[in-house]
Amino acid sequence: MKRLFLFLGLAYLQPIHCQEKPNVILFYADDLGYGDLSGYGATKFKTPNIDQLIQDGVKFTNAHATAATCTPSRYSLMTGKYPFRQSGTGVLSGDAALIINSSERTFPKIFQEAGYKTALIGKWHLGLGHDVSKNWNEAIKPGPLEVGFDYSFIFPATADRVPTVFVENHYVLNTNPDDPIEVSYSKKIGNEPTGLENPELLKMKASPNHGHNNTIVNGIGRIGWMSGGKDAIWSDEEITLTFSNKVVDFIKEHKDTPFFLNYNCTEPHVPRMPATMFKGKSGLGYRGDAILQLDYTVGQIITALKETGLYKNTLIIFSSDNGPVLDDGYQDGAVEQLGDHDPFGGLRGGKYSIYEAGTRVPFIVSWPKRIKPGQSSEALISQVDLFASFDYFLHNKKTKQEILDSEPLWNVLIAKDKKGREYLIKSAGTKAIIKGDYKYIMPSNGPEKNTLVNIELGNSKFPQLYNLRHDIGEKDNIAESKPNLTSELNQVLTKELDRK
Ligand code: NG6
Ligand code: CA
Repeated sequence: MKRLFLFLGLAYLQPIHCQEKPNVILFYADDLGYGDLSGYGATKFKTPNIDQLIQDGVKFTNAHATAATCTPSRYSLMTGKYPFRQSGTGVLSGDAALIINSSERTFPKIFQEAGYKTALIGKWHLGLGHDVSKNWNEAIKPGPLEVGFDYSFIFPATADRVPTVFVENHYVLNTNPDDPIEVSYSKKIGNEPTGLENPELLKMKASPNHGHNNTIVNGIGRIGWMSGGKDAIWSDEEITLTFSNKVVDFIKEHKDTPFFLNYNCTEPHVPRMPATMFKGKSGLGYRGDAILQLDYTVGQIITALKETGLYKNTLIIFSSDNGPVLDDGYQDGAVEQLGDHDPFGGLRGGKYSIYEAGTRVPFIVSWPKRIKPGQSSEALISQVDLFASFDYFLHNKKTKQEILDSEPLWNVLIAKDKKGREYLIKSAGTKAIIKGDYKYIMPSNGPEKNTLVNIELGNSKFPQLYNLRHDIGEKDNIAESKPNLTSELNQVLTKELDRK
């Protein structure tokens, strides 16, 4: 009898336990600003599908990327470490080698260890292969599969960098041995026209002095040169639909297994070239149109989750890798047609900047089955914390692990705890610390402004201290009037930078 009960008990417990494991989807937008969603205050257009996640979950207002550009922020997500712990984590070229060690425990591996199927779809930008001289016509490794994804469908770096191709698992899609792909970042190769020599062929002009004038693909000048691969190169207008279809396919194929799906959306990064149905839709130029396209795809994916009955037990995180920029190298109307829209959400700086607009980003968590809907949280949290938080949730690892910067903030993520970190570090050239209401920025000799993109970088020879509670726009530097606090924060920051 006892045995029977034990057997029944086990049989009963097992499936419940499986069901308890939520699917996890991380939407990671590219250069989407704190003010770029109607759920975060944008009024000139609406993002109803992303707003739906807020209504169904938690809107964080004090959440941060670790850096103000792509590669370093993504490095932190994957490794649980701040990007300054490793050299070579700045914006990578399109032919760069993988910067994550395959033997390292990574964010997706945490899910694999817990029996999840894992997938990466979208932008990668963490490098591929062992060096720059890889052969794009053969298997390319190591890459996403070697660092924890069971499936990947990506483009290698950014859409403005060659090679402008999709890579599925180890292979570029649609290669042709008679038309091999070659890539170079040092000199022109092949006979394709370039933006420099044939600007009349461009359908979207490059901004002066930015570059983006090497090989022309689909009427757009890119960074870097490539030749061959006629059947492999994409047209920009199809990228998002291709990715979102892959996302929906993956969800449908894995509806009976818990999965972790990382969808690295490409919007609104340059070159902004939305699908035809979105062109002109926002009235704010292609940047606004791209945000509407992003919102639409989130809606498509939510619909797929609902149709498969998975929505309630899927934990969705939506965030962005860094803040907004208007002219990032192409004359696409982002500046001229901006009107009254404020992508920066009232924050100072932008992409590339240590000021808040560079790294304070939208951050939404929803999980209808477990999280009370319609909440907001001021908890201080960094994207680097996803690593330890899920390690805690899936493997019961409760304490901060020595080598990591990631903190287990599971209860903060699901909004049971609204306090968050004691402090966090951000880097964008110089470094800053946020502790409580205060933010301290280390003195630096870097330029005050990136004049190409017209964004203040936050570099100053003098220490800067801001009270973010009263001065979220970082207008009033109070370092001189609060010398003790300034030096205390400098000490905490310096200690963190030196921690091995
Ligand atoms: C910069 C590019 C910019 C963008 C950025 C990467 C120039 C002048 N600018 O170097 O267009 O591609 O790199 O953006 O080349 S990120 O969001 O992927 O970090
Ligand atoms: Ca980015």
